[in-house]
Amino acid sequence: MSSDIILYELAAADDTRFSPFCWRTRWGLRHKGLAFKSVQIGFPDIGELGGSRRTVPAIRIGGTFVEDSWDIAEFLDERFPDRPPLFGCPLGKGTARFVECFTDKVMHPAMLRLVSRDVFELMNSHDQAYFRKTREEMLGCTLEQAPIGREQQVLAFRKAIHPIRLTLNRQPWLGGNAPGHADYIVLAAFQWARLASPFKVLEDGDPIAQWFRRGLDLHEGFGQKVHPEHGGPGFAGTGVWKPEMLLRAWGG
Ligand SMILES: N[C@@H](CCC(=O)N[C@@H](CS)C(=O)NCC(=O)O)C(=O)O
Repeated sequence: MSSDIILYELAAADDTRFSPFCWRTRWGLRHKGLAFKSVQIGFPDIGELGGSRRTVPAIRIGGTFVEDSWDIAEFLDERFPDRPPLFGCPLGKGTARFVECFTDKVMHPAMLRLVSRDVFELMNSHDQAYFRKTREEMLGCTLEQAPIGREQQVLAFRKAIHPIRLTLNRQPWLGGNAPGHADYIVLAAFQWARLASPFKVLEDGDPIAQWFRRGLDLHEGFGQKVHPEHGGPGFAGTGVWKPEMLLRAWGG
């Protein structure tokens, strides 16, 4: 079963998997001990996967196609109840939802400003034009203007995420004593910055940086394995999405 899982995700020109939302699912799959096949899809082509959301990550397991990292995490807990839980209990899931909203609406926009120019540089030319257009609309400025003054902007960012620091001063993981989906959501945001940019969003001594390093070490250092061949034990190979895979994406 596990080697039948396909994860559709973005990739840089050198094949590095850098997408923050896709890393939520990458870590979620490894947390469950599930190997997967990583299939690259370009930004402009995501709609052709046929899903309703037009975003990645999306996974296919057997005949089932699931999009959205949150829905995928829920699906994995439901489909594989005997494996380590990503949410744990309804209250844990509710709290993780807050972490998701905080990350999507506070962390990601601030980080996009800090690293978007660098993200652009690592993309292949097929993705670059789409990324420039959509992200400049989001930013309200050009990719070149976005990082101007980032040495100052990062100070405000580090302050805005102080609640995460306070939490990690009291417990080892955002999920409590063990990592769960809430951890992967935030780890994935820092993974995006780490892989896409040389800019230091965290200071080395920051408790958040220490937690991030522990996160990279989870599941046999899975966070260090950033290329498609690292789908896990039993991994089925790599690929680039092609239109003829559409039927298969829907279980045909
Ligand atoms: N809520 C979605 C958001 C996913 C998302 O926005 N993914 C980005 C890639 S990192 C995407 O697919 N963007 C499509 C686009 O910009 O057109 C999730 O959690 O999976």
